[in-house]
Amino acid sequence: MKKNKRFLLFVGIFSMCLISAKVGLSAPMTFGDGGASLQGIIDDITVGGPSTVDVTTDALSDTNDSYWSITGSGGSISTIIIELAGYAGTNQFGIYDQTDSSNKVVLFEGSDSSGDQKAIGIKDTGEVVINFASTGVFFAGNSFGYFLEDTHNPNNIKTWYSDTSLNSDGYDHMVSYQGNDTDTIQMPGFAPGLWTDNEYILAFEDLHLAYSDGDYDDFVVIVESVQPVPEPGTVALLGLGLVGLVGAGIRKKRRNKALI
Ligand SMILES: [Ca+2]
Ligand SMILES: [Ca+2]
Repeated sequence: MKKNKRFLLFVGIFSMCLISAKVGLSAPMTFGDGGASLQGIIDDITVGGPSTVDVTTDALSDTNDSYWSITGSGGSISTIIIELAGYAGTNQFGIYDQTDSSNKVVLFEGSDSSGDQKAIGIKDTGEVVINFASTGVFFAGNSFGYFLEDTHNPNNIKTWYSDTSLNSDGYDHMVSYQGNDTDTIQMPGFAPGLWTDNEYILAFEDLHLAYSDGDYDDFVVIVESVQPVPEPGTVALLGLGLVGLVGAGIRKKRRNKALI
């Protein structure tokens, strides 16, 4: 009995430790240029910069930036900060259904540039609405990933997903930063405002790992009224942790009763 209790307690605590490591808000990030270019971009939009966000230490862990959902307001604005890609004129950025990565909606085309905005809504039917107009596309629910698509060669279109496991080169193409309610930032052409914790900067590397310079400055966008969706593995781990802790608690109670 005592052994079982210890085991359950161990499973509970171990799972909880794994969860905190897995869903930890920040993780170290390695860049081809040491993060200089992306840090410069974020510093430049910070009023009275530099930014309090460090691109090398404050990124969301890669397992925590794959899928996103729109928060309570039911709508999310995306604003382009900068696009430096060589193929910026043909790149497309958008969202895809978590249950079917081929089910996509484009938010920005190649002709869009810094300061351009789009509003996303997902109706209770799953219908995706962009700028308050129907797209005719339906998602399974309020859970989606972001993608950047390189269409410059129609015979070899490359799509890079926020979910690294979907990328043909197995490379992480999107790094994310959450606002910390400290810095005032300014989008091109807009009045400055606080970078709140409901707002995330997403930064993409647009080239295949074999040609990539790993600076993640090729397409940088800020999205708001969204939050990361925990991965199914994390949810399972959370369940295991709770079962372990509750199990240990029940056994402790039983044992205490037996002693009375
Ligand atoms: Ca990532
Ligand atoms: Ca690059």
